[in-house]
Amino acid sequence: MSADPRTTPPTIGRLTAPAAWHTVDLISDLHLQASEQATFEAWRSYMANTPAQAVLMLGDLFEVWVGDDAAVQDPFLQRCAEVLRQTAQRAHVAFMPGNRDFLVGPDFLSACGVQPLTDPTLLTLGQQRILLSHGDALCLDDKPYQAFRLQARNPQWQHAFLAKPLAERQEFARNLRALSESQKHEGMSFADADLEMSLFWLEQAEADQLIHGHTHRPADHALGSAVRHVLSDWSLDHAPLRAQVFRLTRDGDAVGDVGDVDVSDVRYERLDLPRDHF
Ligand SMILES: [Mn+2]
Repeated sequence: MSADPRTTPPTIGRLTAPAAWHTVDLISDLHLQASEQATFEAWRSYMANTPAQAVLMLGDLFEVWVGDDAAVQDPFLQRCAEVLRQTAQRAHVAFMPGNRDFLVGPDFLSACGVQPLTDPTLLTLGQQRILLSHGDALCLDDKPYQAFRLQARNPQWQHAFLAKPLAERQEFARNLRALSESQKHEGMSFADADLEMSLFWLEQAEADQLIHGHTHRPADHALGSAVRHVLSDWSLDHAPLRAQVFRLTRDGDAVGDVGDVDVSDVRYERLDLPRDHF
């Protein structure tokens, strides 16, 4: 595949919010790992207390994932699975893969009651059409990563990788992580979402909002006549402490008189943990 990603129409998943979804939370880039207990505890507490009817996790929930079989043997990942299961009993919980956890499998998700999301997915909430992505596919300037991504998202590559012994898969993940750490230390700046590709995706989805994570640079950017919202990463183990929930709230009465269109409006807010309460 050598097509120009800027002009290649993406396969867009669809998620239509039922009328009962008044509040939809978006989180990403928690990078959950056993060595970062404060971040895990914040996430656990948030998941137990959020009033949202839907929690959409847009990638890199986990720092690393080398196969569902490894998760079964990992006490920390089992605690994470339990949080997902508990939350999924009272809210809609969905997961989009990131660049760290793209190997999370359908078996793990279904065992937790979590819906898999395609990257990108068009969320329809009332009148709003919102395109959701992890964001890594849009960061075209990171050429070595894009080459890796092309390989690693190939089902045959994944099948071969998952067939390797666990120790070999863990070694591979350590090497990848070391590479990304060394790039950070060399001061290489992270690529940002490509403007042209972001606009192309929005046009393909007929959406006017793009929400993604991955870059760890939370902000709200104008993008032509559209808006690009970037989610925060989470860390309550390393300064600067940060953990943010991007909350969409549907205002107004979604059900009008017979024949009325849905005139509800959607607003958003950014809630910071642990300052804000959920
Ligand atoms: Mn990422």
